[in-house]
Amino acid sequence: AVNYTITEPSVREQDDEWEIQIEKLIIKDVLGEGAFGVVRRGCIITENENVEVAIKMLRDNPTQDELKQFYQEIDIMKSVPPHPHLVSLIGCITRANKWPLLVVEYCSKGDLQSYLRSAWDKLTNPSVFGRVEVPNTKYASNILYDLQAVCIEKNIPQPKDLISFARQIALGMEYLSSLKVIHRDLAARNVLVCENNAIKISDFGLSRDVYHNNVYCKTTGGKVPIRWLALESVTHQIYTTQSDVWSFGILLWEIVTLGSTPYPGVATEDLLLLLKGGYRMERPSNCSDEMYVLIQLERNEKGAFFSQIIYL
Ligand code: ACK
Repeated sequence: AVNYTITEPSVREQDDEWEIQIEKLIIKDVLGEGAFGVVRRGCIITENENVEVAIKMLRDNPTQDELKQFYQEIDIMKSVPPHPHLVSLIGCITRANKWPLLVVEYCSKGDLQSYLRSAWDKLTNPSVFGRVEVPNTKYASNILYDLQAVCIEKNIPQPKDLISFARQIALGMEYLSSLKVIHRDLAARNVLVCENNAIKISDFGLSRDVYHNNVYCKTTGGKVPIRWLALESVTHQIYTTQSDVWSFGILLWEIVTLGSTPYPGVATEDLLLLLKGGYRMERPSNCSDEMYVLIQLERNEKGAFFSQIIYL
């Protein structure tokens, strides 16, 4: 839950409701790195308690373009009122520090992709299961009962938790789309998991120009989002709520497969031609027909909106 004590005026600059006093912010270890820079753990000191936060910062000596994008991200985050399934903005430091800092709520279980992959590692590790046979089908119904018990014991998400993750993401996306905010990079790596398994969509404030600069699209170094993008986003740089729905389908596939990389066995340079020819990922063996329908939603003639998905 968002800790609203942080909105106390005592930790804020007088003239800007989002500007945090730098002496109230303690910056700690690195949580991870992205294309832009680093995310560090930290805390904000209030009169009553210290609030854990995540601090997003640019690399030293950012370019003008990176700075512009970062301020744009801060502005978009300021403009989106809080929602239980979006990472909340806590504040920012744009004056007192040499480079700007973006302070958001801390999600202790990290990003969903790593979270799913570590569950997959635990599931496929024979020592986790002891006597229980785990075929490649992972969540196949014949082993569901044993799996449930083991999942609880080993602190691995159960199938019902995975459905809940998907639903929470749909709720967050429904809210973003209602505000006409297009995410453009919806993927498990950009979704965060909190202590109570609450799911928060992150990086929704990223600049709309992100795909026009080759930095993010290039195939060497860093993540390549092509596998998450709708056809029209790749071919015409068109981003809409419907193209977010396409990415949501890919994200569902990531959830069902516990963090596999989409289109396994397909080389990035072959993907576009395959998609243009109508090729889509097949149903994972452990995926229900109902879930597979959602994975394939893309944008359809009637327009597939998140409000149609949230009844998962
Ligand atoms: O799995 P992680 O630790 O979770 O690795 C990535 C890394 O930073 C780059 O995005 C972590 N991260 C980002 N934002 C947050 C946050 N608000 N709370 C916790 N960890 C975060 C993310």
